[in-house]
Amino acid sequence: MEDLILSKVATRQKPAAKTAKVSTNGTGKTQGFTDFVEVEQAKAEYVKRRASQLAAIKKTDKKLLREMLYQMVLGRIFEEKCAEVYRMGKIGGFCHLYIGQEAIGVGSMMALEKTDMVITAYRDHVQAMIKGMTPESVMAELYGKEGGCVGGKGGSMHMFSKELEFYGGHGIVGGQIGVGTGMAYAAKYKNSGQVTLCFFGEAAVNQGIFHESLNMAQLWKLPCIYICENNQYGMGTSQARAMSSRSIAKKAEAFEMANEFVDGMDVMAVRDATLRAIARARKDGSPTLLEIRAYRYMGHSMSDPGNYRTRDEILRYQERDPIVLFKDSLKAAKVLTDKDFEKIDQEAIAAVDKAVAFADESPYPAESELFTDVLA
Ligand SMILES: Cc1ncc(C[n+]2csc(CCOP(=O)(O)OP(=O)(O)O)c2C)c(N)n1
Ligand SMILES: [Mg+2]
Repeated sequence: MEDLILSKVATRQKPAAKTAKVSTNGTGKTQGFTDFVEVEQAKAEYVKRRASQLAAIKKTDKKLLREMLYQMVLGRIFEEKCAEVYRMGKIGGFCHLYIGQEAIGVGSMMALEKTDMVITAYRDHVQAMIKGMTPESVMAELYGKEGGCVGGKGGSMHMFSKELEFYGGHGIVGGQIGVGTGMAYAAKYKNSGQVTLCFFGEAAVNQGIFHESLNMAQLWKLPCIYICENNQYGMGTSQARAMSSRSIAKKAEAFEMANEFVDGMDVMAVRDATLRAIARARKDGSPTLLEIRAYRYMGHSMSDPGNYRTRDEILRYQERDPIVLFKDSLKAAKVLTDKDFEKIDQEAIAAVDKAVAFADESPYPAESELFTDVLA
């Protein structure tokens, strides 16, 4: 597997890419850095990731590792099915898929206690399931049906469950950063001991609310873990074309906040960084900014023609797929066998099929529900 991945990466390198280390930011000469620019760097990163993932696996409970893989596979299969039923016209409106980013949601959220809180943007189906929402409830919500988590009135971008401490699903870029900071303030005020995970994309970082929120969180010691899911694009605009600096993690230093850059293709690295942030938050409320870099395989939403990047670029990331890497490591560590993997796949396929059947059967909300719980 290792050879296959590296040799493919190696053969695809073009000499021109070697000079594209620095972005020209808007000059149009290069749209620059998406990730590896050197074959040797790619190899070193891969070997390092493989070794550290194996070491982390050896220290982790086997049942939990299996569940982490299951959630990643479930997320992938669920989103693939979403794309399929969307094209059949069963889901309407916007629909943003999480394929390629599964290690971020699983690695971070599965390090939480059940009572901890999560808030995120519109790419929320998989994160809702990791927090405990059933695939049926998420799929029916996508269909706009009564059996959905908010009765079919929120749709793809607004998964929500007070019981599961999952506070959306938000469509305004960056809007949830302020709300998440408020949630952490409430936890501190009530002395509830809860930690808040607040997810957002890298394009949200250019908004004022990011900077205002981080400043307050550090000043007031709010137990919030800000997770920037850097999938390298905001709709059709690469980070290189929109942000003057490459490092998002370092922006926290302006507020003297703890921060880490994490490889989002490595679920164990995400877990370890989140555990460190949780420990800080529980100790004295200290917030953390994690920049976790991964790659979005699909378009921004189902209606994205994707003409701002090459197929080659997408393939390069798919060769370093977080699920394949984790599976290989679990196998190398003798935690799971091929038979176990087959079983996990089958379980996930069955769960997604059940969700689709449930959503198909579920009725649309009654007309009398038209104006209840609708605030805007
Ligand atoms: C305040 C605001 N401005 C613009 C938009 C339109 N918009 C929707 S998604 C998006 C890109 C956000 O990218 P990023 O934060 O990186 O998240 P990703 O989609 O990559 O997960 C934009 C500009 C919006 N929804 N809200
Ligand atoms: Mg993005």
